[in-house]
Amino acid sequence: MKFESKPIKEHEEVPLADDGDLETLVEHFKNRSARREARQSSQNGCYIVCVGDWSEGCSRDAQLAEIVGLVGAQGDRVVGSETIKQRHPDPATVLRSGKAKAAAEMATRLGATMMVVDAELKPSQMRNLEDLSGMPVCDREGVILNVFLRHAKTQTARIQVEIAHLSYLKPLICGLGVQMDQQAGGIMGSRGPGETASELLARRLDKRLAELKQSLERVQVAGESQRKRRGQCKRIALVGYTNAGKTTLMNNLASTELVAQDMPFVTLDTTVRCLTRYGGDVLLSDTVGFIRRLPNRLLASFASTLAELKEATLIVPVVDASDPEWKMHLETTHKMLVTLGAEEIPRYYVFSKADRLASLPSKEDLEMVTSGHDYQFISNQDQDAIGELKETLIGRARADLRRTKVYVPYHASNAMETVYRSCRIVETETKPNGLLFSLEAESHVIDQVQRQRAQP
Ligand SMILES: Nc1nc2c(ncn2[C@@H]2O[C@H](COP(=O)(O)OP(=O)(O)OP(=O)(O)O)[C@@H](O)[C@H]2O)c(=O)[nH]1
Ligand SMILES: [Mg+2]
Repeated sequence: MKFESKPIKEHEEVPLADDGDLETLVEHFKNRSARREARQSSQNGCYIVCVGDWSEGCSRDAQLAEIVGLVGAQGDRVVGSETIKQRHPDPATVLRSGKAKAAAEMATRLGATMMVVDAELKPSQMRNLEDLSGMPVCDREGVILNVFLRHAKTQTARIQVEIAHLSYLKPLICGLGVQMDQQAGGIMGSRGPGETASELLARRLDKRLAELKQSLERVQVAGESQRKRRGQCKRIALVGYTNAGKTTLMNNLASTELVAQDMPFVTLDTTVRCLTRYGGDVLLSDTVGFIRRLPNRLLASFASTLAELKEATLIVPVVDASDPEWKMHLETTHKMLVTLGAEEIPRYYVFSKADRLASLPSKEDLEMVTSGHDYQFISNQDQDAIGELKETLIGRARADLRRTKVYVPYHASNAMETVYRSCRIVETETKPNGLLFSLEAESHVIDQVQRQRAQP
């Protein structure tokens, strides 16, 4: 199949009126997949083409179910789908030419307003498929980015997603610049006759990306002091595949009221809450979930959010035990922990949604996938079991703590501060000139209290 390089496509409706207006172009590309405003309709009707060879890792049905879930999470509706078994991508359209044409025809027949191809598409492949189908085409990364864009609520998450999204759009937008170069020969705001539209757009996009990265750094510096304050505490981190039940568990364990929904990537930010009373020495965190083939751009943008996992005392991989693909989910989680340098941290596995299970996996299977770490099955509806799990997790997090009695005179203010800041106070007895604490802390903290206590 031969594709001619056409000028701007008819269906594209590119905002050329103010050529060179980066904002307009970026917005245009963002809204392309969600041209709801333009059509006065609330949703795109998507035709999904799921591509894979399904030789290992993930089954055909699971991949299709996952992309259907992601399309729903980006706010669109599925009008039809097909799966295409294919090992090597076609250079022009990813799909082999006959299949691509048939898929485009089917999408049109079903009244789709958008084609979603569950594969990684190069900008040229995307453009060719758009020419063929006459409708916007979105690949897997585009869909995941749309979901993230929809769910990003806080400033940090918004900037992180914006950086990933802009880097994703860059080749598409610059490709458009190449077409503009061919048509018009120059656009407003260029540095001079030597600068082409594509160069100008690339320059402006790079500038915008640099600004966003600076903003992210600023936001992160602001959060740094909060992180430092948590430094002395034990940290338990809930991690796992998206939709595994992490936030529901967090809500149950730490009495939070975070949004938990049957939808991928509802959580994008890290929330940290105290799991204990008595000076709050054990913290629990919930963070963004993982997915198979998580786009590298998103991983890079969320690197700082995820980097906190390295500081955890205990990692709790949460696994949706009722999902037929739970082993693949766990494998993805393990790979992410390795990528994040958190594979050496002690783990305690929680298999959630046990209420949906007719039978448990075999002990051998479980021992293999958890590499001998302890695990527990749980239903988030079972409050007794949640209470027990909480005690277990707190106990594990404090496993390297020493319990001791220390008398601290009132005048030893440094020692007093260390006790209140870094120790778990089990009991306090008032003495004539000070306090006798029964406390739990790491050995070096207890040593510090004793040193400070002796100081004049
Ligand atoms: N039946 C049942 N449903 C559960 C259980 N735990 C969580 N769920 C449901 O699973 C869905 C996903 O739960 P979340 O807690 O949002 O999952 P998550 O891992 O935080 O997902 P993301 O933040 O989107 O990555 C929600 O509809 C929950 O109500 C459970 O033990 N049993
Ligand atoms: Mg969540």
